[in-house]
Amino acid sequence: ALKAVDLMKILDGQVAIGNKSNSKTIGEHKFWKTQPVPQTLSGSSFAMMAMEEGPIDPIKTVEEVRQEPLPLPSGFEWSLIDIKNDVQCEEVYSLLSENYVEDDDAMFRFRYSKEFLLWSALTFRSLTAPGYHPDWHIGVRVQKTGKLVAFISGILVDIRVRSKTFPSAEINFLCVHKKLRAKRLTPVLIKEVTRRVNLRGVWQAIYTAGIVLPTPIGTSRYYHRNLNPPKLVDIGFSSLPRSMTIARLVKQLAVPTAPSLPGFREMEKKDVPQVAALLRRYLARFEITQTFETDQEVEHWFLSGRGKEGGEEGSAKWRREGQVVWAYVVEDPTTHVITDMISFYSLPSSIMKHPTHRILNAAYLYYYASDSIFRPSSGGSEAVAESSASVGIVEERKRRERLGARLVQLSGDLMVVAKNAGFDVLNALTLLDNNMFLSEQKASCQSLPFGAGDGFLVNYLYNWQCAPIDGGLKGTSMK
Ligand code: MYA
Repeated sequence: ALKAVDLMKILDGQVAIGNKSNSKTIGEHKFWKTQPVPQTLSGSSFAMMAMEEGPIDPIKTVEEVRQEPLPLPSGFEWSLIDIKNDVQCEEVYSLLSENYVEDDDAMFRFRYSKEFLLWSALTFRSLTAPGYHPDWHIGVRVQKTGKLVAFISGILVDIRVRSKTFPSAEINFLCVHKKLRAKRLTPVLIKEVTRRVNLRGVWQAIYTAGIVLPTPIGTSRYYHRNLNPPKLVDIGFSSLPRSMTIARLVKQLAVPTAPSLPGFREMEKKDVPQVAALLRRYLARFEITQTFETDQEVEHWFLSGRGKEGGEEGSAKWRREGQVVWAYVVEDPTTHVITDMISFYSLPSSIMKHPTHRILNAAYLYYYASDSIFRPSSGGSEAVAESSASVGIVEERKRRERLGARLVQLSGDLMVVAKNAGFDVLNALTLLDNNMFLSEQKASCQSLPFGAGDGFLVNYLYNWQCAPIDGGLKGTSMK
């Protein structure tokens, strides 16, 4: 993630996120100034660092929560959405396809697939099977016509912030139809989802946005690995550097045809326990993360939603129809131990201003883990140490160097997979250990040039006082 100091600049309005600079003072956020979020947006942001972390609101009981839905403006009604119902899923898909997040220049708009919505609708309660809370999938319809015009959703995840782990709603897919914007419907949607989350005894939430609100806990920048230069240049996603031809760019950005790491293969069901253990151990190194308490969660997030088999595997355009997640492992050829895992998810965007190209096929780097950070650098038995405090500075530096080199290989192989599956671009945020292989400086000495984009993603916690996170934020993973 960006360094804390960069976050402070964003908070204080010195750095703009896209073309939306942080122009509102806290008092001008009519809604957000009433909410249990850290309220130090400007000037005294450093004060947040000294505060004790924990809930902001006094502890409540479910009985104290308002029982009736919030009132809506006349002519509108609440409608719980069963995302497993094909017709209702289609309605959400259409609303989002036409009204969800766009870039600042209105050239691209996220086009989450129905399979993605279904995959990301599941909720997990620690140590029990995956569940589903339809009451956290909230729509607003026009009373007369039944047309779906707004949506907000939550799923239950366990979040660890530094040493404290708590159940939390991950809020996503907030959307108001373009014709109903600036009518203060958003505060009603947020209060209604809060009420329904509270009714299930959950008091915290985690969410991301492309804008600055009170008050960020972290900010990440988007990076992009161009896998299809002619198309990306044609649609205006990337520009052709001066004194560069398309042919040269294609050559420069060529990706090998097959992965290079011995034992690199698609993750299978039998890998779940090993992958889960590796992922938990790897994520324990970061200040905030989803905890993946159960193996079922790991199976769901990395193996479900693979879609139907289609096309010829290995062919240039091979891709399973409707596949959402792509997860790979490295199995040590001699010991058969899973030493690494890496994954991405598919999130296409509509191309809004091009005569022929309609869809940008984007892959987003998702979770990964590698045991290279845990193995001692030379001789000796495996240290039990998980943190730099207990392994010594020199040893820690050596391990980080090895991890960096490994991540270059792993992300390189993932690029091959994404390219072979017909994706146009592999996107990644400055999260986890991504800075080890994303930054342009590092890219210049390898053949994997990711370029910094102009998009940022800002991370928030609701009802949790929290000092800014410096590095490794990976809470909401589905944007
Ligand atoms: S982020 C994705 C958000 N969606 C989009 O960007 C899609 C395209 N845009 C739209 O659909 C609309 O422009 C939206 C705003 C719906 C975004 N998060 O109704 P309004 C505040 C939070 O007149 P509109 C995602 O899905 C704004 O500052 N607040 O505005 C995560 C102002 O308040 P204040 C936002 O433009 C969502 C008020 O709304 C956002 O018509 C997490 C104006 O309302 C935003 N992205 O519609 C939600 N944008 O005056 C929070 C604007 O105070 C969850 N606003 O500045 C909190 C936890 C809840 C659960 C708690 C459980 C314990």
